[in-house]
Amino acid sequence: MPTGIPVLDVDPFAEEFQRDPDTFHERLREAGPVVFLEPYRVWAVARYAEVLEVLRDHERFCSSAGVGLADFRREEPWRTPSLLVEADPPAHARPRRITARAMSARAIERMRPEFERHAEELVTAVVARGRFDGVTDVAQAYLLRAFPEAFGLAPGGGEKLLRYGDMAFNLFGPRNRLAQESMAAGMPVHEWFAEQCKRGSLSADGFGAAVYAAVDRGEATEDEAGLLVRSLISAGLDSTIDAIAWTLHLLADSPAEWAALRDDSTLARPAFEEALRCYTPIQHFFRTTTREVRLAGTVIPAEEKILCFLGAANRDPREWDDPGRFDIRRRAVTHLAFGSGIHACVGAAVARLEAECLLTALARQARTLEPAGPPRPRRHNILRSLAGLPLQVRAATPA
Ligand code: OVM
Repeated sequence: MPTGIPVLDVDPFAEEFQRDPDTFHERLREAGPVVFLEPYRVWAVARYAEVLEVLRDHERFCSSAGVGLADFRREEPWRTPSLLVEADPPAHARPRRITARAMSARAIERMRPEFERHAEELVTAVVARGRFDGVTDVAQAYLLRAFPEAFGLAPGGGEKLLRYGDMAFNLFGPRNRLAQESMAAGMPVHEWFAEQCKRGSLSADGFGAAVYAAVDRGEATEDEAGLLVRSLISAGLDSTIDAIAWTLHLLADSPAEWAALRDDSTLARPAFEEALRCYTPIQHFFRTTTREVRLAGTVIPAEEKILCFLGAANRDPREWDDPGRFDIRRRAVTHLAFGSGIHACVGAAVARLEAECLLTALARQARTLEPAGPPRPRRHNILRSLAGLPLQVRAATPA
């Protein structure tokens, strides 16, 4: 047990924590710049400065021992590790270059017409209904149309993709009941999912095929391309659904911010960034010390896991003025919801475009956006997630 730093009996994967993360985040931040979490015997940082320092220093804080709780040096990973998020330099560079190229600004912009079409159609349908669920009827329905198509997957597999993504994210945490339940639902689609990631399952014009183009250039093997497509598809769906759902929740709950967006749809992107700061979908990732390190004056031995609380950093009052306030003019571009450093989200621009298209369609078609009941949180080891979000809207122009 370390001495000289706060040792806390706090379990980020327990129900109590997941029900009210903000209160626990504050406790963690206020306890000190570096704390030790007794239940898992791991170190943790929850202040912005220290989370940023750890994320940016991949030499001292590595990813190849796993970015979840499991330490790959001591236990077998549940699947072949990711060539991206679970890799260090120099091995990390080539997969990163391949995926960044497959999702280049130009490749992403080519998806805009389809994203816009799905957004407009879906928003037209829910505005006509008046009352709907922001999670299932909007965030999920929209992403399940736009995302698989953008990657070149066959339509109709949405529910299975969600089950796999739910499991993949939950398994960054401990093997608690939540993880067991998501494995019971997700393991039966494991083989199916791997099949979807193969070249033959992907259309010729999506991000998936663009990853396989690296094989044709001699930059990767067919198996590596499959693993990279696995990463992109498993990382980008659930997380973006939650990001969009929270954005809708915040806008519905903040009439002035909604009005500002409705009157100026160029605020769609800033609104999404600010929502990512307020409700960070991926709550935390781990790093592992490669040597003895000094962090904020605390000495941490080699080969220790450090939990980086992205969501807590994004509401650190040392960094943000009035952090609990949802302010879409804040220009919250330095939030850590997409991470930072060499592992910063490679698909961030896809998520941003997806959100921009949806929020722009909503701002154009709806005059009001209001809650129609309390949001229903969904318990998850890693994601800050919503199961349901009752909303009501009135149309911008009378029918
Ligand atoms: C990956 C990856 C990266 C981020 C999140 C994630 C399932 C996976 O590289 O495979 O969640």
